Amino acid sequence: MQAKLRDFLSSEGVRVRLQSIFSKGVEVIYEDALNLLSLNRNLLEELERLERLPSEITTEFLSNLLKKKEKPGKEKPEKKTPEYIKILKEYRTPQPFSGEENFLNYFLSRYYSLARLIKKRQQMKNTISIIHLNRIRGREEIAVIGMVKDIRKLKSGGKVIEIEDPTGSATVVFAEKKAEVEEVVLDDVIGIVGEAGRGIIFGREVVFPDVPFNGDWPKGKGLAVFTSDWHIGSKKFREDYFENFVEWVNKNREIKFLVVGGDLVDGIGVYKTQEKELLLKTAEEQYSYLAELLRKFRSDLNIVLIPGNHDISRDSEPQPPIPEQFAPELYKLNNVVLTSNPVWLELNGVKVLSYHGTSLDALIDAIEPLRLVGYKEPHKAMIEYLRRRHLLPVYGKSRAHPDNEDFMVIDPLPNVLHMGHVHSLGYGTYRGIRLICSATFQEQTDFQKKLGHEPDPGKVVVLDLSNGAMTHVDFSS
Ligand code: D5M
Ligand code: FE
Ligand code: ZN
Repeated sequence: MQAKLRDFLSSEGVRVRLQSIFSKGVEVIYEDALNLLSLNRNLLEELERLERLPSEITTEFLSNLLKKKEKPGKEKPEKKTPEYIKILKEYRTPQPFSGEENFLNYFLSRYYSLARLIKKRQQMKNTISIIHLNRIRGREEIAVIGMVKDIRKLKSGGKVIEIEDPTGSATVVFAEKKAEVEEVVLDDVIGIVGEAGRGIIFGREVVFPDVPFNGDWPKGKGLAVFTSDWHIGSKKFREDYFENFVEWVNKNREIKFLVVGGDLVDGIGVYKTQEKELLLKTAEEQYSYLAELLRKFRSDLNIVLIPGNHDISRDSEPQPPIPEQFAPELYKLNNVVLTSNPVWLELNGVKVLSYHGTSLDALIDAIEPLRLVGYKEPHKAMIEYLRRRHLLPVYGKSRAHPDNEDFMVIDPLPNVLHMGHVHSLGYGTYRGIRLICSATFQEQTDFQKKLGHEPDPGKVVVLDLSNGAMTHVDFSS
């Protein structure tokens, strides 16, 4: 449990409120819901006021409550407040790493968080633990939830998937080729519906946690611009495109927010021959120049910065905010918020999950159909994160920090999922959630040329917070 949450729970006032809440038939308040409560004490009071409560308090329940609360009532006229950024969930204090135990806790947290989401699916109402498969005599229809430990191809085109839950492991056979089975990757937590018998499961269906369809759009206002991968300090940074961009933002007063999704600077020592590519050769110089560029924007623009794999946060994800010691100039800017990667934000009422997207490479590589489109149409790859409700799907190929709680689970659901990293532009919608992959202000590097990646330098995505409409603008001419 995080120290912040422990402090929250040990406060006398909070304990009294929680007792009163439990006395209304509540059986469980999930830890992520507690986190939300600790960030928003008004919610706790609101819960206490309500006469009827569900047996389980989830983050979804609380977000709905928040939504209702924020609808302006008759007695409360809409406040003429300036634009606001609320940080709903950010990663600040990394847990110390103390050995094997961390990995065990991390995987259990990942398993239970995703299993809870999978159990909400219609087909998965009656799941059993893997250990209970032993009891089955003959053949029986079953549903289990497991983490994928191994995938093997069969000559028939089918696949054998080994899954594991906290009670044991099981072999699932899909005798024939099936599209949904092709999409399963290592370390996925999935539901399996099938027939159990003779020590194996004959799989019929794979169930991802996924997201429910949501056609509602919150009452937002103003425009938000999404960008990333500026790579300041690189010789390939296109300052001329950037100047065009600044001029345009300063003229368009409807633009209230600028979200920059990581790789703010090119960094140092990120790859072997990087030094040759650098104009500014220390992190301090790079961040100081970034601050100078940010000062060119009008001061009423609200700017959010998260780190990426080129920034000077730690390598593994989640990444805490860029530390002040390397970027003192950034911390002096009143209109700039430095936060974690990933981060859950609210911009004038619209919930945004911003994640740099470092794991896009591993995901695009792991899912065969994505290899063709992943870099050209990155928003299509982003759908796969939402289906899995996880930002680091292939654990073995990522640099995940094994916290006791898995911060990379996509919960609560945002209205907007924003990523970058692949330097190409893409945007679309999945079940009501806006997907934005912002491009870059860096020209194609030699490395990308070798890989055949065509970046989109100078392009940004604009989102209308009042209705969710998206468009892009090109500053490269
Ligand atoms: O990533 C910029 C681009 O380089 C992006 O298109 C992904 C690609 N890239 C970076 N690292 C890798 C690995 N390890 N495999 C494949 N492709 C990669 P940036 O983070 O800006 O360097
Ligand atoms: Fe980048
Ligand atoms: Zn990157």
